[in-house]
This record gives sequence, structure tokens and C-alpha cells, in this order.
Amino acid sequence: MATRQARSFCRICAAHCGVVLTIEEESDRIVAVKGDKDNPTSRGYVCFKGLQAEEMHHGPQRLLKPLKRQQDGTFAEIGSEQALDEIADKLRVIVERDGPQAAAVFKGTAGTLFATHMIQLDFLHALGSNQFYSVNTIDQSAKFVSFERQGGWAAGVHDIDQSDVLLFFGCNPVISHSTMGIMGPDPLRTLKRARKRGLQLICIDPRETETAALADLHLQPLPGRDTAIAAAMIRTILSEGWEDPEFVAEHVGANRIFELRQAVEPFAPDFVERIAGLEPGQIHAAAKLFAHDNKKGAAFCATGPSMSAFSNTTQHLVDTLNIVCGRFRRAGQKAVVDMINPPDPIHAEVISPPRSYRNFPPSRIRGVGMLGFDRLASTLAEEILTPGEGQVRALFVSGSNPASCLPDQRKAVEALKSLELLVVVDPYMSTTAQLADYVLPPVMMYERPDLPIAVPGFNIGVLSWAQYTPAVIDQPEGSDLIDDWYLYWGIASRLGLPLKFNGVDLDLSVNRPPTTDEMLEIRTAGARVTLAELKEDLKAHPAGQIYDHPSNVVQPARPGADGRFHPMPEDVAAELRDFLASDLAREVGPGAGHSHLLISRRMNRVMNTLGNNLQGTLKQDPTNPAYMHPDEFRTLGIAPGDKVAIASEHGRIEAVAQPDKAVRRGVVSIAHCWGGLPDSEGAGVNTNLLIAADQDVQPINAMPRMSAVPVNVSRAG
Ligand SMILES: Nc1nc2c(c(=O)[nH]1)N[C@H]1C(S)=C(S)[C@@H](COP(=O)(O)OP(=O)(O)OC[C@H]3O[C@@H](n4cnc5c(=O)[nH]c(N)nc54)[C@H](O)[C@@H]3O)O[C@H]1N2
Ligand SMILES: Nc1nc2c(c(=O)[nH]1)N[C@H]1C(S)=C(S)[C@@H](COP(=O)(O)OP(=O)(O)OC[C@H]3O[C@@H](n4cnc5c(=O)[nH]c(N)nc54)[C@H](O)[C@@H]3O)O[C@H]1N2
Ligand code: SF4
Ligand SMILES: [Mo]
Repeated sequence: MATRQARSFCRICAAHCGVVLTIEEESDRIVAVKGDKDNPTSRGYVCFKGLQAEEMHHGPQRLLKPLKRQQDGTFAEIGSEQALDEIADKLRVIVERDGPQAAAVFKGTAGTLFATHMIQLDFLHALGSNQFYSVNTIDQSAKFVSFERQGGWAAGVHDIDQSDVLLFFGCNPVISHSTMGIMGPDPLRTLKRARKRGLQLICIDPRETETAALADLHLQPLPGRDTAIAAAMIRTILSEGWEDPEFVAEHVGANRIFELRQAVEPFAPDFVERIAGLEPGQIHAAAKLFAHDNKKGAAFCATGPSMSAFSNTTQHLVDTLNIVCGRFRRAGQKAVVDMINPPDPIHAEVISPPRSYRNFPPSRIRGVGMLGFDRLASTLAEEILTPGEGQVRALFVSGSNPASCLPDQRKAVEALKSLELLVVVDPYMSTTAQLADYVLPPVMMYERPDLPIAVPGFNIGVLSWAQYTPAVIDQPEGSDLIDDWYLYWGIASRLGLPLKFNGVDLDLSVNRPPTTDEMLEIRTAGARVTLAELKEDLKAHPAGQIYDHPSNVVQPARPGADGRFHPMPEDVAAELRDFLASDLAREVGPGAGHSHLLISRRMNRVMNTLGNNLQGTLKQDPTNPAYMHPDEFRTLGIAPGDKVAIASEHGRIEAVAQPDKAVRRGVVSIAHCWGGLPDSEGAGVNTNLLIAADQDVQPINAMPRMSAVPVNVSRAG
């Protein structure tokens, strides 16, 4: 068997681990994957998910031809250009009849060609619609809300090399390879190396996670109490005088610190330790380790708290911890920058709270607005189901699985089914694809040239690493695939819509679509490093490099810069009062009628839904178990592997129970995005059947409560 080796990087998640693929020459199939030791960020590391590339690309479940739903509900193959003709015709009819707002896009986590993923917005813009929805607003959009209400530091927080302490509220980067702004590739070795040179780690998580196992201090509270824990930490820091007085005086001001002190005053540590189920003294210890013993390194919040009740308030207070302790990059320090964004200078200054969400008119559904470019995902089902002007009738789904990932799965599915036109770009017959009118399978990652993901105007990388990868294998013989961006180009050219990409007008003459390399060239025009340079740099650095661009040194504040943080505006103070008035401040447990609190988690071998369709993964993880402390099995009268019924106020599921002594008693930990469509077969079970999309919803981002959900767990049957 003649083989060749090819270098690329994995794009299943944003860690972008470098890989070396072994490819069989004759069949052009991937036969082996290993980590690329020369990649300066992943250093040879690759995770289980990345190792499944062979089955992902060549497995029997991969769709190789576009499908069209027939009258009887079955699917038949259709040519991609024919499908695009029909889709464009249908969209034209809908938009002429109902206006452009009837057309929407839903974008998910899967690459959708990482470097061209903003084209969905350009497409909607050309159409005249603002109906852009994405998983961003059911992920950690609390971060944007916090910035909008409190302000932000233009140069960001310290990176891991600049840190002596990290404080994680509900982050598990060892498994998720993701804590925005700080942790990504090769997480375990990165943390271990940093700990060896003295980094201290504090984890706050109801489960002793793989990350918490490395912590110097692990607080294992009841879920959903993070608002109080963070408030008590701020109170402790301010009363002990552990804040950074110069930073606070210059960038916050005495009046605003007074407001903050007053708002956190009711959160005495002993009270909070009681309602959060912590040991006495733990909050003081965490505050001391973070604010007194160390002066560099920041606090972070990830999906745990951002899915729980008071998610915006928690994120806000976690960011406030960084503000009062001044945990930001200062002038002269090095900053991490995404290389394929423009070389805008980075200044050591405050961006005052923009509160830009107030500029958007209230939507038809519960009067919610928008956050940045995003309409709010938890309202999409109602936007589809509610008649009237602006009702969504056509939806394009790019790299996402809204039928599985949205809160209230039943309603989401009902809404998707009711659409006049549902177009899904997905390599597999996902739950959402099963509901589509057209399924367009895309060119997959190792078949396309690409660049690391980067969002214009926003930095998501944790290292200034970049690498161009060419396509390293051909598209499967006999397949009819489209590039993710091509869907939008294909429709725009048919409808004569003036489509821009990255500010550049695309040539829409139907006979000559751009190549993907041309799209990447447009994407990197004016970037810190252009496509031509990236290609040239591969000669000396075939695994990409960590760039040292002159623009990644933090510049002093601009003359006249007068931004100020606002740590405790009245609306946030009101949320703290609401917290104190809620059951969370009274009950040490899930509340009357419930036995447990259900919490979200990520599983090591799947990426949201990706993996629960692969045989190699299902062999290891046939389901998404309900993890509970071993002691609970006796109380419930069950054995490992038995089924339990989990009932919330909203719905009921049955899951396979597995013991895990890492989980706090009274808590059940179960991953999302498993299970098929409601009432049908599929590996595992979908926790979004338990979640209401319109109750217990946060202001501004309409984020429902998707973790720390009161449930009743009982033996099934
Ligand atoms: N292997 C794998 N990696 C992934 C993904 C995946 O599905 N699988 N998904 C990717 C995606 S889309 C994202 S957004 C990131 C997310 O990255 P992370 O946010 O790091 O994801 P998790 O591993 O779920 O970690 C969340 C932690 O919060 C804890 N938690 C739950 N509720 C609460 C609470 O109320 N309070 C506190 N303090 N903690 C709580 C959970 O026990 C869990 O350990 O991961 C990405 N990476
Ligand atoms: N209850 C509950 N619900 C949750 C969460 C939770 O913790 N609890 N987490 C939320 C979070 S943080 C997120 S991000 C969402 C995740 O929600 P999604 O992003 O919708 O989930 P994924 O499974 O990652 O969807 C990716 C889809 O893209 C497909 N795909 C793979 N490669 C490609 C490609 O190259 N091109 C295209 N076009 N498609 C491709 C995959 O087959 C898959 O169907 O779930 C959210 N929902
Ligand atoms: S962590 Fe795993 S899934 Fe993410 S990029 Fe690396 S190999 Fe791929
Ligand atoms: Mo996510």
C-alpha cells in the first residue's frame, strides 16, 4: 500500500491541533492521524475526536450527494446546481411575498469553512434581513452582556504565561480545550507546565473535573450559586483591601466602587458558604489566593455558569473580579492577536459600557432585542411559529444542529418542521438534516484549504499562531459537494444580490465562482499576515508559527482616552437583589419537589453532536450517561447502567445512570446534543427536552436556564 504524509490542522474545535495524516495513494483515503510535533501550539497533541478523521471523512454515514425531500417525506438525490436553482426560486417567492426578514440563517460551531464563516452575515445583509441566529447566544453570550453593561479592557486579560493564578468558574478546559481567552490547544500539558513554574489554579465546579483535579483549591458548590460566590469574593477582596488601588482609582472611580461595595454587602462569606453548600472559610481562601497571594492572572467563566440561572450576573461579577484586581495587560506587555485580522493597534485603556443592545428595536417575541449581529437563539422557534410580519419562513443552517442544541427540543423541532424552506449544509443526516427540504453535504475539512478561525473585530485565539492548510485529500470520487460559503454565493448569483465578503464585492457571474483560495485571499487582505505570506511562511514553518507581529505589543492609552468601567450599574444591582429574593438564596438543594440539580458538561470523545454518529466513538461512548455520585445508587435502588427517569418542570427523559464520585451529591451531570428527534431512536438522550426556552430567561440575551436545573431523578420503569 503506497502512502503519503500530509500536514494540516484539525478544525473540529477551535484548538486547531496540528496533524500529520497518512493517506493511501490509490484511494486517497486517510488511513492514520497523528499529532504534529512541529506544531508550536499543539506540540504533537491530538485528541480522540481528531483521531476519528478517517471515519468522519470516509465512513458510511457521510453524505456524498445533495438530497431533496419528496412529497412522501423520503429523500432523493439531486444535483447541487439543480438544488441551488430550486432553493433560489423558493427563496425568491418567499422574500417577494413576505419581505427579506422571512429569511434567516442559523450558524453553529462546526467550521463551515472556518475562514469564510462570516459570509452568512454578508448574505443576509445583501438580502436585507437581520435574521442571523447562531449558537453564540446559547453559549457564553453572557460575556458580551457583561462587556455591554460594565465595559471592557481593550488589551484583554493576561495570557497563561503572564499569569500566576487562574480562577475558573465552571470551565473544564482539559476536556473542552476551550476557556475563551486563555486555554485552548494541548490543555493538560499547558496547565501542568504552568503549574510547574508556580501557576496556582482555583476551580469552582460542582464536579471534581479533570481540570479541578489539578487545582490548588477546588470549591465544589451546589450549581447555580456562582453569582453569590463571586459577589462574596468581591466583598472579601474590597474589605480586606486586596484590590489594585491605583487601577481602580484610575479606571473605575470612588463613587462606582462605593456602588459596588454596597451591592455586594449582603453577600457575607458565611451566608454564601451556607447557601452554596461550601465548607466554612473556602470563599476567604479563594479570594486570598486570587487577590492577595498573586497579582497576575485572571478569573474566567465558561459554559457551566453561563447556562445557569443569573448567568449574566455571574459573568459580570467574574469580570468585576478582574477589574478590581486590575488583571489586565498593561502598556508594553505582549498581547495575543488573531493573525488574520487587521493590525489594529491595541491600547491599554477602558472601553466604556456601550450598551449597544439598546439600539435594536424590540423583536416580536417577548420584546427581546439583539446582541451584536445576533438575534437571540432561544427565540428562533417562536419567530418561526408566530404568524405576522417578520415571521421566519426560510432557514439556512450552516454547521449546526438546532434540532438538538436549542432549548425546548420539542418546540424547536415543531418550528423547523413548519418552515417553508429549510436548507441544511451538513456532511451527515443530522437531526436537523432529517427535517430539511434540501441537505447539501459540504467539502470536509481535509478536502479544503483553510485558515484558523478568526472573527473580525474580536480576538478568539489564545496564541498568535497561524497556518495555511491546502486541501490534503481530494473530494470523494463521484461525490457532489459544495464549499460551505458556496451556498451563499450560489444563491446570491442566482438572485442577483450584491454579495460582499469581508467588505469586497464578489464577482457573481455564474460561470466563474471564486476558488476557496481566492476567498481566503479576500479574507486576509489587510490582515496582519496575508494569504501569500502565509503560504510563503509554510516553507520555513510547515506547521505554522506563533507570530511576533509589531502590533501585538500593548500601546499606552490614547491621549484623551476617558473610558471608565461601570462595575455595578443599577440593572445589575437589581439582579443581585433578585438573587437574594430567589429560592437560590434560601434553599440548600434543588428545592421542593425535586431531588437533584441537573448540570451541563462536555464529553471527551464527542463535539456536541459530532461523534454520536461515528462507530469508533459509539464503541467507547454508546450513550450520554447521567453521572451521579456512587452513594446515590443505593438511595435510588439502582445499579450502574440502569435507567433513571429525569423529570424537570418542563419535560422528562430516561438516561443510563453511571457512578462518578467526582460529581457532588444531589447533582446529576449529563451532556447535551445527544439523542435523535423527539420520540424517535438515536444514541443517547436529549437534555433539551427538559429545558423551557421561555421561562427563567435572562434579560438582554434571552438565555434560558440550561444548567443547575431542578429535576426529580427516580428509577425508570
Ligand atoms: N470534548 C468536547 N470539547 C468541547 C465540546 C464538546 O462537546 N466536547 N464543546 C465545545 C463547546 S461548543 C464549548 S462552548 C466549549 C465549552 O467549554 P467548557 O465551558 O469548558 O465546557 P464544559 O466541559 O462543559 O465545562 C463546564 C463546567 O461547568 C460545570 N458546571 C455546570 N453547571 C455549573 C454551575 O452552575 N456552576 C459552576 N461553577 N459550574 C457548573 C460543569 O460541571 C463543567 O465541568 O467546549 C467546546 N469543546
Ligand atoms: N442543554 C444544553 N444545550 C446546549 C448546550 C448545553 O451545555 N446544554 N450547549 C450549547 C452550546 S455551548 C453549543 S455551542 C451548542 C452546539 O450546537 P451546534 O453547534 O448546533 O452543534 P454541533 O453538533 O457542533 O453542530 C455541528 C454540525 O455541523 C456538522 N458539520 C461537521 N463538519 C462540518 C462542515 O465542515 N461543514 C458543515 N456545514 N457542517 C459540518 C456536524 O455534522 C453537526 O451536525 O449546543 C448548545 N446547547
Ligand atoms: S482538541 Fe481534538 S477536536 Fe479539537 S482541534 Fe484538537 S484534535 Fe481536533
Ligand atoms: Mo458552545
